[in-house]
This record gives sequence, structure tokens and C-alpha cells, in this order.
Amino acid sequence: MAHNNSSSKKEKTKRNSKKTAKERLREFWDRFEKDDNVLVVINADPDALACAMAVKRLLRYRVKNVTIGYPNEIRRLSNIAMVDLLKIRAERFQNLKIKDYSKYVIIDSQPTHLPSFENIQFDAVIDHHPATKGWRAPFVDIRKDHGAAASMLVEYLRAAEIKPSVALATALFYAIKVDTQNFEKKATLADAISFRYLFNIANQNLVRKIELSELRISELNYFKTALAEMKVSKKRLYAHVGRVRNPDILVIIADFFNHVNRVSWAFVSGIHGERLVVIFRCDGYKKNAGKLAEKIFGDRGSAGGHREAARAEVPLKNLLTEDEEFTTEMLKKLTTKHL
Ligand SMILES: [Mn+2]
Repeated sequence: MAHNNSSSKKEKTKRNSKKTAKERLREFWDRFEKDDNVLVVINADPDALACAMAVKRLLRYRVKNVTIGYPNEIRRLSNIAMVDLLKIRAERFQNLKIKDYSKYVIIDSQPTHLPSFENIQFDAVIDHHPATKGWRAPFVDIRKDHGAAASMLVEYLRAAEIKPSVALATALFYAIKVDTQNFEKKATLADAISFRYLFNIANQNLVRKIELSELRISELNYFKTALAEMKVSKKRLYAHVGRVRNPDILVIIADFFNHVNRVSWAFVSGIHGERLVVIFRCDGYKKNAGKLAEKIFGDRGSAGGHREAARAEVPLKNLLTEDEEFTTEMLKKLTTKHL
């Protein structure tokens, strides 16, 4: 097949981007037959879940059965809420027998992204991440300019003249919001067009309900600790929260502190496993959290990020002596040295 001929890869990309939505849909549909059992493989996050739902809809009357399989554990509360509220049926990958299926689709990801995907010969790949090498598939649609793969799937649905149900539209709408961070991250006109199309069909109250499902009641105790520990000096706010079960809570607390007027930096740390995790927040205007994180912790662990948000993870043994305990005061000392 002339498909993955490397000499024409550029041409292929060009050709791919010139295709109409109807041509893509037709080629995608052509990969399937009436008695196919289709496995849609995703790494379950909002974009991937929404896309998998869309693929299921696209194939509803064209194949025998579509199963959605994901290898990762869904842990974020908002993602759990999305699955529950929108009644998304998906199976843990580990519980499925790969051989039970006749066709394999991977969405919002690529065969090389996870080791568990590598043994599957995919029939279709639809994604918006930069194209990786070392695999081939009969149908490939990778458009990395798209902020969300969900925007691409909306194009397929519209080309198929399928009006999505409220649940599907809500999933796709939420997916675009998450992947483009409410259009604060890179997005194209195509994302905006899909978003606008979904706006009239999606249930905004459901979207809000999903977005508001962020904190566990038990996690409010970390807020208590953070507020008690909090030190403010020179418009900088520091808090060490101690041991946490999941470092995501540190991000939520740091984001919260970053909303305080006249606070130009928020530093929140916690211990997760054998590591100190530090979350950096600032406005990113004339400041650079990523650079600061690297300066402070780069030589002792992993550190980096963007102008407005950064993170460092350092093995405790690189910071402390045997029976020393990390404190808010230490967090303050470490950061002020470099500011
Ligand atoms: Mn995505």
C-alpha cells in the first residue's frame, strides 16, 4: 500500500488536510463491515471519552457492536462525574480480550503512546497530538492544529448529518472546554465552529455540574491545614500542607491562593510518597514560574512549567537530612533565595 510511504509523508499530510469532512467520513466508514465487533481504545480523559462516544454513534447502524476500552484508572472527580452523569459505558482495558474484536480504533492518542496499545494493529487512528513514528494504519486522521480531538469528531458527525444527543453534545462540548482550557490554550477556528455548533445542543447545567465536581469533602481538611500554615510576606504566599494522598489537591489550593488580591506569588507544597511536590502560581506578567521552579529545584529533582504555573518534584533525600521535617518556613527560605 502507498500508505505509510515515508518519502511522501509531507504530501500525505498535505493531502490529508485538504480532504473534505465528507471524504474523511466516507474513508473512515469504509473500514468497517456489518458484522464487526469494534474496540475503541482510549486513554480516558474528557476529550478521549467524548470522542469514543462519538465514534460509537458514528458506527451505530454500521457494525455489530462497539466497546470502549481504557487502560488508565479514572481518578479525577470531574472525570468520574462526567462518566456517571453522561452514562458513558466504558470498560477497563485489562478486563477485555483483545482477540474478541475484529476492528480496532484509537482516538485522541496514538499506538505508540502506551505500551498496552503497541500490540494492537489499529484500523483507524484519529488524533490531534503530533504524529509519532513506528506504526501504520489503513485510516489515519491526525490534525495537530486542533485544540481538541472532539472538534474533529464534531466534523465527522456533521458530515454524517447526525445530530448528537444531549449527552453526546455535552461530552464533546466539555471536552473542547477542557482541552483548550476554555480557549485560553491553542485552538483553531475549527474548534470554535464545533464549540458554537454544540452550544445549542449541550446541557450547560450538566457541564457546570461536572466542572464543579472537583473536591472531596475529606480534602477540605487540607485547606484547613493550608490556611493555618499560610505565611505571607512581600506579596508572596507560602504554605506547606504536609503529607497528601494525591498531589492534585496542592494544585487546587495553589490556584485558590493565586486568586487573592495583592498576592503575586503562591507556593504550595506537600509530601507525596518519598517526594516533595511544590506548586508555583503567579500572574505570569513579568514573572516566570517555570524558570523559578527550575532555578530552585532543577538540580535536585524535576522542575518546570509555564510563565504562570509550574511544578517541582524532588526526592526528600535530596533536600533533608535523615530526621528533618519539611516546613512552610523551609519552603519560604528556599524560594526567597532565588527571587
Ligand atoms: Mn485531546
